[in-house]
Amino acid sequence: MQMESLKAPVDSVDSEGFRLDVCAGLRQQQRSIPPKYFYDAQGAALFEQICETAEYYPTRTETAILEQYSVEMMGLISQPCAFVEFGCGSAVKTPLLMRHLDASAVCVLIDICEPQLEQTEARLAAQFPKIEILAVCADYTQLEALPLPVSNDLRPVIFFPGSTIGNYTPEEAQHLLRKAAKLIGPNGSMLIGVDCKKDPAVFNAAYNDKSGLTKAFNLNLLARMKRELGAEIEPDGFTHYAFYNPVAGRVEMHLVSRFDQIIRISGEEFRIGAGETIHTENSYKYRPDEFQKLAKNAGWHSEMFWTDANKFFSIHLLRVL
Ligand code: AVI
Repeated sequence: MQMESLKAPVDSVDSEGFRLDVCAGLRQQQRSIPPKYFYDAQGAALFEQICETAEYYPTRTETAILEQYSVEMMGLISQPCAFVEFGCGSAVKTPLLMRHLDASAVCVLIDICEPQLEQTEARLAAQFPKIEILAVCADYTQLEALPLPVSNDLRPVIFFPGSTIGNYTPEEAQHLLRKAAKLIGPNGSMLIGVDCKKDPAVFNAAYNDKSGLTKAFNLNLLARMKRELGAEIEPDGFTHYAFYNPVAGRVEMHLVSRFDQIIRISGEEFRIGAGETIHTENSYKYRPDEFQKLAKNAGWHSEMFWTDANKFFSIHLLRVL
């Protein structure tokens, strides 16, 4: 077995990129900060804790679908394959599929949070000593080429779980899927987790958990701005606000200013009025047929999808058209 760690050649997340994105977002009329900045070490740890809450059903439900159908899913994937996980995080669900990989498979883990990526790589390497694992510290949306050591004999399959696709607008999601199709080529496939439309009460509970972890996750963005950018922000200046918007088909997360205040970053001032919001995340929800249509427009055929008894969550097997 050979293990290797790669640093992103193009776009690892750096402080300057963070500063530019935050300042650009705060200058907009509807202020916003890209949700990818949630995931520093603290944010990634908070997200893992959110996944354990009673209210946040997606992780539990997707895991149950994988447990039930992983044999069927991997039976439809040509082996040996290059198993590429986008935004692997702690890769808790990955072993459910990895256990069905041929020994000649290569597993490529891609994530922007380096400390977590290293831990994940070490854990999976210990669990699957016969499979070659390659850790790539990168933003998967910026990849121009698939980082594979050897490629031609391996059929690439992207594993993109967690309904992360929902954190992009439908247009962005389509763009990302089109790019992914180009990245892996005509023999490629993808297993992708997609959260489904359902009773808004389920969403409102999931994004406002009683233990306050989602609130802490949202507010950590401001704490990160202070830590990494030296941003001056009033203590207790913002509250967490999350709700399902059924017209747009998405959960929105905002930071609401509790009073008139000024945020200062690198000499630039942002005057934020009481009640004004910084939009921090969208989490789009799709009926299976809606997602199939989106995938088709991005150059993929949805060959099959699996869901749970409540139809809360879906996992689609896509093939490049
Ligand atoms: C990572 N992503 C799919 C999560 C979601 O549900 O949109 C992030 C999250 N935000 C609040 N809770 C969880």
